[in-house]
Amino acid sequence: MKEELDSILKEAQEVKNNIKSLQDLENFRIKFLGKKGLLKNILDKIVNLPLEERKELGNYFNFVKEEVEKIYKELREKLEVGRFIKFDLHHPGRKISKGHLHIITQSINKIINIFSKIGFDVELGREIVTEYENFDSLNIPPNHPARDMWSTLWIKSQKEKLLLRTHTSAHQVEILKKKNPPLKVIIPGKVYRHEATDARHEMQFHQLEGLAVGEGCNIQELKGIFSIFFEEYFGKKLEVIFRSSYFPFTEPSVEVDIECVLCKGRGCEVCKNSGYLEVAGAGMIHTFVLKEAGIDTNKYYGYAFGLGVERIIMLKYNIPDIRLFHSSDLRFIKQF
Ligand code: FA5
Repeated sequence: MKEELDSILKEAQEVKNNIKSLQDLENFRIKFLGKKGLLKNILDKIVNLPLEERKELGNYFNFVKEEVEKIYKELREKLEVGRFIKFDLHHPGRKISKGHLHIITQSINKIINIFSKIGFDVELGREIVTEYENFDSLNIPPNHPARDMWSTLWIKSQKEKLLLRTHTSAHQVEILKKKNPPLKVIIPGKVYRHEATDARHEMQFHQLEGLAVGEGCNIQELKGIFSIFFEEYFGKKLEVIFRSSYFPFTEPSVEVDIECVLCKGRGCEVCKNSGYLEVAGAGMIHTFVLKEAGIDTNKYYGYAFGLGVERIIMLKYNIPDIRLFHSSDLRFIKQF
């Protein structure tokens, strides 16, 4: 009888792989575990054996029965889970996590869109530029004290002195040479500075250079462009203030402040209680730069500006620290 039990277990293990449906499983149950099944059949014989033999075979019978039940249970679970997923229309779908553009890229696209609407073309530069492009062409010769305004990351190079552009102004002369006035161009791009970081300063950030040259270009038009841009970008009219400043490549030069979007000029932590925030440098293009690009300075005037992209994104979304942009913190990135 022990051999019979062994062959039942063996058969159950073998047919296991052929069970593909709940109907197959029910047949399996009836055959092995049913009231008239193989195991019941043996049990009927065991109960009639003398006590000693009954005890011994009874234990072995229980072992085989448990093994067959285990097979049955496993098969049922597998088939029922499969059936559940297949037919339960209310079962929640698996969420596919989709990537999206970083908030800086989204914002640059938005900014480009606004400037395009007011007649600016888009040009792109390179992150590695020459010393001439970043400085000399902008009226900043070697040893000029203004070079200290931009802490520079130099690149070891054999011939020409190369560097990571410290500002998008590095492309002014190149673009002015390429296009004939009247022209209106923006140049968005990443810039690098070797400086300590804090909540409002990064070593790597984005600027948007603006250049306009024409017969009637003047500083009022520049202010008007800023007013239109900020109203579009922030969705409300904001006061724009030109504060006198100095850049070797513009004359006059200004620092552009806007009314603090967060406290509406009343004064808060972000604007350090001044009610205003610096967002750009700007001015009328210096005749040195226009001449360097071969433009007739008796006929044409121009204005230029360099907007700090992260600064205005921070204002729009109330972001307290510029370092969050490159922190790789998904909780931050997924918000936008
Ligand atoms: C310039 O880089 C000039 N090239 C701007 C300019 C262009 C002036 C054309 C005249 C004509 P400045 O270093 O101030 O200027 O930088 C311009 C803007 O970039 C600042 O107003 C600020 O918004 C942003 N910015 C400057 N340094 C940082 C920094 N470390 N981190 C983040 N944003 C910065």
